[in-house]
Amino acid sequence: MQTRISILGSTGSIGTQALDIARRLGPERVDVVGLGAQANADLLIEQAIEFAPEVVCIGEAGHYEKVKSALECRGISVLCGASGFDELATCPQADRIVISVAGTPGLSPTLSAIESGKSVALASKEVMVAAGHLVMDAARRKNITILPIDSEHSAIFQCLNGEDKRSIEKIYLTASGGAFRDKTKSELAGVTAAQALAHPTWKMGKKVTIDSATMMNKGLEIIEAKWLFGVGGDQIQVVIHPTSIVHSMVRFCDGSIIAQLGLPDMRLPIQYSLLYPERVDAQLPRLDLLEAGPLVFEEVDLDKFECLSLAIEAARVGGTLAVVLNAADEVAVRLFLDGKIGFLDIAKVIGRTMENHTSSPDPSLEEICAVDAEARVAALTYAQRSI
Ligand code: MN3
Repeated sequence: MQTRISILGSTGSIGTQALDIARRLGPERVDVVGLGAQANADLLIEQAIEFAPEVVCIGEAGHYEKVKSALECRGISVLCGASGFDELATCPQADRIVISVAGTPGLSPTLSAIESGKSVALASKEVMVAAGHLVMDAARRKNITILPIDSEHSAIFQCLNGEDKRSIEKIYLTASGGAFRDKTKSELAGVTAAQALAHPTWKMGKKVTIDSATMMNKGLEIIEAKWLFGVGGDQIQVVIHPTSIVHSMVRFCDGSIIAQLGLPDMRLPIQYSLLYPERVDAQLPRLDLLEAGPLVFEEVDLDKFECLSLAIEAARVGGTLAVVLNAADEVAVRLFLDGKIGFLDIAKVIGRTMENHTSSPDPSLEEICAVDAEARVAALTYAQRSI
């Protein structure tokens, strides 16, 4: 079977790995018909020349002329900006849309893709965190499957193949523990962005690597799992699993636990989402169980990782509080990467922003965008006050 895909966010970590899978399998299996990137015009042009899609989109208007002059002569249509991403998400040639743009800009194209009847391979967890109820409602209405790319959620999705979701008793979300698993809280106060960016097992983008070090990543994943699998936040337990071999587990109502295992290589969940329900051999490296070492699971220290506590709170309250959590986190991580605030200040900034927000349930897309923008301003204000 052939899947015709459009990748929104093709120059990022997930996007380039998705193209690696397309390259390995060839156009008879994965045909790339659309590509979109926010700002990396040079790589977008290079990708478009290699994969010859029908249409590309560049987010930043300043790069439009450059991309257009490089690609239009090759018969490739060139779009621009947020409306261009929406068009790319609904282009008639594609039957599956990969959403791997950073953060909430993925929201509108995700909903557009579902409304136009396309299946969605979703890497941007922020989309589910901010608008999981809207995405799942639309998917149900259109009878569309959301195929998670996040490795834990891909694992859970695979564990649930052929199972009734109502029989889920508990989801074990595994966490590597990030770069600072063994540091004490007082040691965490002085860590730098460079130290936080050295992730022990996964190779990922900067934002998610910092989120992994604060464990906010796992918190966002709790909210993502809550929506994707229709469970309560209290049914999801985070367990530290330093080697990232077990990608997550489901315990069913009879007490049986099913786990999915593999090497920590994002290409495997990406490939699964591109080809689902098929499995094929893309010559990816194999996990050797005899070399994997002992599978260790440990309890997470919520006092040390305050971001995770904040996310658990947002998962419990729901509504716009999750939007605020996500927006404030993006601002705080940016400030930390720029050396403007300390590592422990990330949780402080997010906590303050959440405290000053009154959550409203089931927000519309407009409300989500408004709350998101307000929370960014508020987070920046709190951060500047504490510097
Ligand atoms: Mn993950």
